[in-house]
Amino acid sequence: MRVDVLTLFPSMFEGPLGTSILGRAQDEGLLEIYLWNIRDFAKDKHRIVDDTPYGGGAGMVLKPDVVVAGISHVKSVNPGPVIYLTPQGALFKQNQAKELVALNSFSLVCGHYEGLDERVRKGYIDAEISIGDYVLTGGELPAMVVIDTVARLIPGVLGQAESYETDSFYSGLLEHPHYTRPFNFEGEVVPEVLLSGHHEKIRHWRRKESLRRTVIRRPDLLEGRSLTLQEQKILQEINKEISVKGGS
Ligand code: 4FN
Repeated sequence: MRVDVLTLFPSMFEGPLGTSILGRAQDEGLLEIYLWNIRDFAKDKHRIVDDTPYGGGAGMVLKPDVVVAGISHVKSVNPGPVIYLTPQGALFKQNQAKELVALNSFSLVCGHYEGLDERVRKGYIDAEISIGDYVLTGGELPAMVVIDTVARLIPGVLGQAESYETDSFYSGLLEHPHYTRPFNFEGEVVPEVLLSGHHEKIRHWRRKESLRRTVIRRPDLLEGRSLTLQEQKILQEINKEISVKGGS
């Protein structure tokens, strides 16, 4: 998988992308990340990348000629789509990460100041992605979020121990609670089913707790996702428990 990134601050990427799983993925040639400094595409003496907005007001806009020079360059080395990280983009979800990994290459443009000139967006950007609704100083952290999400989907990037999502049953649900030793930690003990060695019971407990957490904390994750017959049965069990606890 090849990802080219246009950014004013390439050094921001070094730690997050060079560490742990993403570092190893690059060492093994499974992931190639090319960082391009937008400033290097400014050809004037002072290498100016921004200018004041037409119409006045605060803030600066990235100069279209400079950004387009950068985009033209990444298009010449990366055959995939050029994606702009912006709060105006479609919200980034796991399903979109699956689409991106299937492409095998794409480029990311990180905004700064007030972002891109509208004519660059219209003429040179293939897609726009947002990672969520908050105010940021730049598109670098969103770009790293996208890269991290996509990289772990590349076959071979995750080892056995890291790929908890092996059971397709869990896909789209929150995780069940996890425990490790000691058995008694500050007076709280591990649920006894996990010590039973009864693997079918353990699987059922985990599915149930996974569903319970999702229903309670993130019911929005269940909307637009059809429940398997087994999930429906487990949900019934949970509802019974709730009505017992609730009394009435
Ligand atoms: N952000 C909002 C409304 C207006 C502006 C912003 C904002 C960085 C260049 C964009 C932010 C959030 C998620 C990129 C936010 C993202 C960005 C992202 C981002 C500098 C201009 C800016 C209503 C969302 C709170 C600054 C809302 N995902 N402007 O943050 O790039 O990708």
